[in-house]
Amino acid sequence: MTERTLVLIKPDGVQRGLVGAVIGRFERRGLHLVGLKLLRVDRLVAERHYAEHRERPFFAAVVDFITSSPVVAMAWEGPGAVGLVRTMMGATNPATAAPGTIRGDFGVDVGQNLVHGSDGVARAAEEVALFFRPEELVTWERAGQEWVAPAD
Ligand code: D4T
Repeated sequence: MTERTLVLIKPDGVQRGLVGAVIGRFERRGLHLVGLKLLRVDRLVAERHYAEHRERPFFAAVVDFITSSPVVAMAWEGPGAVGLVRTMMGATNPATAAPGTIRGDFGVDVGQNLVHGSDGVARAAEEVALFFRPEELVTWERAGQEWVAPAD
């Protein structure tokens, strides 16, 4: 089933010049890009994005971090895209993330774990709506997609 998910390249990934490397992994995997922008995350948006962590001791730190410098926000589609992206990102803490994953290849610290991916289909819809206006999402056919997966 085709799913849509939100991916953020966090401030550390942008500052370290890893935007192309991260996008390239999703492209090569065969996912379909339908939204892309560089932005500075507004504090209110950050607090909504991390609302589930409001009571956790790291809440202020993650809000400070995500608002500290620009991020790249993307919407990707594909069969099982939500879980597939999270598998490609690796464990939350890069110190224990498997090699071959984004966090396992590029990071060492949980506070600077490079990427975010939605953790469920319903949550993904909320997160895409938080970061993109409907007209910013583009419907298009990628050439050769039939060689990646059959259409739904
Ligand atoms: P995100 O939401 O960034 O994709 O990460 P995860 O889904 O993999 O992990 P999460 O929601 O549990 O954590 C959100 C964010 O908080 C940072 N964090 C997390 C932290 O700084 N210290 C911690 O102990 C934990 C658990 C990292 C990601």
